[in-house]
Amino acid sequence: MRLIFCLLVAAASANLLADDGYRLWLRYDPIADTQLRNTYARQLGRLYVEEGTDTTSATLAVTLRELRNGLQGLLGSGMLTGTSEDGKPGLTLARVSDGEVGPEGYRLQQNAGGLRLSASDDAGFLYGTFHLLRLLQTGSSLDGLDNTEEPAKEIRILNHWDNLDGTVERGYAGFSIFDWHTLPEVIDQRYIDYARACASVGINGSVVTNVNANALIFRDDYLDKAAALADVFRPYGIKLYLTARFSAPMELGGLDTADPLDADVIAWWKEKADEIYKRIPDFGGFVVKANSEGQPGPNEYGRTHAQGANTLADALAPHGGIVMWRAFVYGSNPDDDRAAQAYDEFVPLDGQFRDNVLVQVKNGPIDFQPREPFSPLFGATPETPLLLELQITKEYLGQGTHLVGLAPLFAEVLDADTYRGGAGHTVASTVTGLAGVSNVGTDRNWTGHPFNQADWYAFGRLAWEPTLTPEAIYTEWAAMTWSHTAAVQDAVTEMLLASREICVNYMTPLGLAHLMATGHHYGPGPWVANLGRPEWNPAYYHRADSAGIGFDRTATGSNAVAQYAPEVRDRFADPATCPEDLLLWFHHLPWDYQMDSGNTLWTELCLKYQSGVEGTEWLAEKWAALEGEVDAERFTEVSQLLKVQQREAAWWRDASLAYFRSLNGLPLPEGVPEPAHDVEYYKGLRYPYAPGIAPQW
Ligand code: GCW
Repeated sequence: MRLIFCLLVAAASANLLADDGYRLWLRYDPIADTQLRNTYARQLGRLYVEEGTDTTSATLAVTLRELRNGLQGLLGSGMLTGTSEDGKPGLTLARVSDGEVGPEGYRLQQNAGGLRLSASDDAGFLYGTFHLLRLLQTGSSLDGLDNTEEPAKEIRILNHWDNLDGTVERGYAGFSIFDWHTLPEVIDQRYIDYARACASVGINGSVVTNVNANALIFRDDYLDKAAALADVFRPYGIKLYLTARFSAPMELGGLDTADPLDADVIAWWKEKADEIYKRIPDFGGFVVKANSEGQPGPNEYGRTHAQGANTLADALAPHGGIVMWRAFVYGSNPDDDRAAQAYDEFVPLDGQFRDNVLVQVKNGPIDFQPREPFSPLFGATPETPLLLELQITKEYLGQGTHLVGLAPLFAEVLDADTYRGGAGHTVASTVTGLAGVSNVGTDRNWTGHPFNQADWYAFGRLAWEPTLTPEAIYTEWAAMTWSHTAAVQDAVTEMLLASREICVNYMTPLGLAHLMATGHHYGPGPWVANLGRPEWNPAYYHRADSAGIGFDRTATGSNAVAQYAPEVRDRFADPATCPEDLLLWFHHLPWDYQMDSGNTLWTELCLKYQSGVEGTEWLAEKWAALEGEVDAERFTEVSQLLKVQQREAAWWRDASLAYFRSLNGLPLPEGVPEPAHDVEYYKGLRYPYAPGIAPQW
């Protein structure tokens, strides 16, 4: 009896082969449930192509390759090419009119024991195939299936902050996957697998260079390299975009100005666009960071952002290209609240941009903090289409080492009601597309922390369908990435869903923001008050002193709250109705302010930090229970990283509370331990070699 049991255990764990995470969620390991596997094999054993359906394009070639590989892996059996005489069930590909299924969309329908995949364009077949494979990977029944999907958003794009020297700004997974040195000849398999992964979640654009831009990308040889990448991406439905350095006409073109209204500058951009399109006929366009953090821009010539954007837009327009002009700028008035600057700069320009310009707005008014209210710009520029910019790389949320799932953060902003034009105008409904700052690098598993893959996945899924719930997304991801076992899927989903709030609590609870240390933005630095511009300093954001804490953004303070629609403004402006998790974002309150819980603000703040730390202990316990249920390689990696997270959550709590206590002199409430060190110790910590640090502007 005992012997048999041991053998069974050995057999079970032998199935959990070591996994280095390279395959992401596209693992295609055999489906363990034989009955299910046989059912799928019966339903998909043949491939039929309806008359008039052309399958000769490059996109159909990669689609069919993916399908065959996927089925071979999942079912252990290939697919036969069927003929109409077979009469056996199978998958039928059918091209239909775009009146039936819209651009990039598809319909998956059960048909005589098999399935019919219809689409009006190549991309539709590609996305439909990934959907079908996902159904198999998640063990979903195909019976009665009739699902039509069309992307909710036209632009679903990754922004890589990758530099031409191979480093990645705010990248925590090694170096850039794009090797500019060996392009265009060397096509790394990673480029192809990157495109597959993007396509599998519906991403249809990639900006391969950093917004802190380098004009060199426009030199002939670099354009050839970019064209080679575009060739790899094209079959996967992905357009290539580049960042445009505003001063490129000077740096590369030898002009003595980059004034957007100068005739030579205008001609330079036109010629450059023509050269790009000669090499990359479906080139997507430019992303521009101008007049921000040392990047050149039109303001230097007394021109507006609209004038700057329009010159580039005019150069691209004849070719169908677009300009994505970032709203992450600094206002000319340093006394203006940082949270108000993007709105103040861009709302007055509404109506002045060319039709092929979109303004790209970060989710919050400041800068990718663990929690921010949505940016008041959403819905406030009726004549200017906007893109929502999300940061997939976790600059401010634990980077490559903390387990923090971003889907709840993404969904929170997408679902936020702007009340622009009445109730129900969510951020998602006001934007034309989503841009996500990529977290991909040369690490074997692409993203550093194995769980960071979920953020890439969630971004793509939400860009395709913003109403998907984080729970649904994580359940899919867990099934595809970790295990077919419900217990593992539930645990992974639960951990991911809870983790963002845990992180908020140990870093910046109750609406605090931007308390990270200088440069690397990794650990705590709430005491920092010596940086060049006032709004680069944590002390500027929390405004704590012996009496209280928080930034008054109501009428008695900066009044940034007035930038929201009246319904939103009024809710945020009153501490009694302001959501507690944004309280100190909008209000400066005394330490003894009474919270809903009955605790004082100080007690509540301390308990939040403590609950964040306890949350990391809970994460570790949940994970420990999965030992033997997931492969040992990734199990160990995650276990070790969770230890880092626990240690660092305690560091955040201790350093923050030691500092705030040094201002208010209040005792810590019961249940919150004494900080391990005094505040001077934390102030003295330095991390000059933390990954992903931005170059000095
Ligand atoms: O969050 C800040 C980062 C910079 C980044 C900038 C931006 C690319 O610290 O590294 O620069 O935002 O979004 O432009």
